[in-house]
Amino acid sequence: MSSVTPIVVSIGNPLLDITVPVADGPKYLEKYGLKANDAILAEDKHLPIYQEIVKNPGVTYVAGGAAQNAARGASYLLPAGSVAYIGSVGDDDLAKTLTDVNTKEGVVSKYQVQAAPAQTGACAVILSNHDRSLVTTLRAAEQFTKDHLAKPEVAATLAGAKLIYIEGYFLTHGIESALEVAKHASATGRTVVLNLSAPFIPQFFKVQLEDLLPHVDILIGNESEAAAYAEAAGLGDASLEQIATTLAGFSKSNASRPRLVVVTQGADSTLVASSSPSASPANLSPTDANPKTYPVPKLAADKIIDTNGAGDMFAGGLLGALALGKSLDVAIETGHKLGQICVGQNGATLEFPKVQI
Ligand code: 26A
Repeated sequence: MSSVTPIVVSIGNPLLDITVPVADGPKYLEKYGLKANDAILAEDKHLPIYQEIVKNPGVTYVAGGAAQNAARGASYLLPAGSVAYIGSVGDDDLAKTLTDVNTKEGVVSKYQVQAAPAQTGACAVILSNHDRSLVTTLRAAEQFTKDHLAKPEVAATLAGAKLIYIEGYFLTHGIESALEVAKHASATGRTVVLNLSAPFIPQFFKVQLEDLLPHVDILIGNESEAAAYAEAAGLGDASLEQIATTLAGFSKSNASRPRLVVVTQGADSTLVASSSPSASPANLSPTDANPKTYPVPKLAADKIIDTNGAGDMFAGGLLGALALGKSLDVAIETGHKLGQICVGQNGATLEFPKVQI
């Protein structure tokens, strides 16, 4: 038995990513009414995709699920056993593959396992040029129930964590569980990190998002997710800076900690807004611009393989660095580094043997 106990716990929808490069991208996307760069839940009209893409000779299977990717990202920086992941899977080969990848990368899987015929969720990743369109069928992932959190080994893992990470995607079905975890973690002084995950979360799950937000210390999102929130919240055409500042100032249950809002913009600079800058290294300082801009190191176009998972690995890098007690500036830089390593690989994966961060 490892003597390491998890200090980061991540919660989300465990998925296996089925990735295919499509030669005639626009035509394929149009057939299913997909955008080149988006993440959606599959409707009935999308279901044939899963049978179709497995016949593509270029198909690859990679561990996925946004928060599970971030867990592996954080684990890249920490001793094995420092990160645990919670989600719901089927009793099948897909789940076995995901468990094996987690174990190999030091992540402790605390899955709720649903009996057959429930199947582990899958995400079709349609790659065209440098874009990726994600179509997810959640299957067992959306059968997660709150009682899993009360199981002694899960409760003990949650109680021991310093940082809790929740993907916004989980709010499509698991708001009750997310609220329970976040409320308790926030009340006991742990850091709660939430990722907006995709534009459709602020767009269609704004109520759930705003229920959870008071218990969130660090909110992460990209520019389209921030814009989707602004639109849903009636902020008109507010700038990204204004959106980040508004979200940072949203009511907070643990007033003794600031809220940080981190907005990534792909290859462009990352913005961080703080509700209350202070001398703490894990916050913006009162002498920093607020929001502060962090440039993203450039990656040569010929090094870009696939952007899928880059945002998750950014979040993982940030989590891992914070778990190591690094400053906010270093945590953002670490996030950029992991995001960049991921962009140079197929799927939400990093480079092995590990590169020095
Ligand atoms: C509820 N939905 C739509 C999802 C997802 C998801 N993870 C959880 N829930 N849709 C896509 N993903 C994952 O996002 C990663 C890229 O950021 C994919 O599995 C992919 O690995």
